Amino acid sequence: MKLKSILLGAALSLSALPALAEIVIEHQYARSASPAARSGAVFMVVHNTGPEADRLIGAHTEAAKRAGLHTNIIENGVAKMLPVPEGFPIAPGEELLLQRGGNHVMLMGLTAPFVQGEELTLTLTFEQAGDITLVVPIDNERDGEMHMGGMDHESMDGMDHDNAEPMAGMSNN
Ligand SMILES: [Cu+2]
Repeated sequence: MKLKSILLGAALSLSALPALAEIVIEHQYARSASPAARSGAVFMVVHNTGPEADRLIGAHTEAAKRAGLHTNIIENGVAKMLPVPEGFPIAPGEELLLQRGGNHVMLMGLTAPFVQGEELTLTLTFEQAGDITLVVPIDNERDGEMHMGGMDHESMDGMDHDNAEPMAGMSNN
């Protein structure tokens, strides 16, 4: 019981208690490309402040029927999204960038349109740190210029998640 409440406390107050948390998440936001969009994505920076490697292996939210880990690749000059069922490793002391044009948490089958300024609750599952639940502001207007240098985000517009229905062969999880 006591352990459970300590873990819950740590998950709810990551920024207040960085010394207790090995995974620290910041700059999180969610967006969909239009009010009619049936899918969206969540972006953030995940820091591994602990001494052990960890791995983001899953996501869950009431805001969508399915949540999954995706990456974007360029294949024959065409940008496309791929599920990454094995997840994203994070070495100790390193950070994982989930950002437009790159790795992201994909939300498929939104249960309600993303309204600018509202929030959703997202639970991320890490191999070592377990489940971490965070509040994610919805910011459909964010321009996507976050961290990555050398990548032209404007050229990725065709890849935005407004018409990103699950692709053939994509797992439902
Ligand atoms: Cu995606």
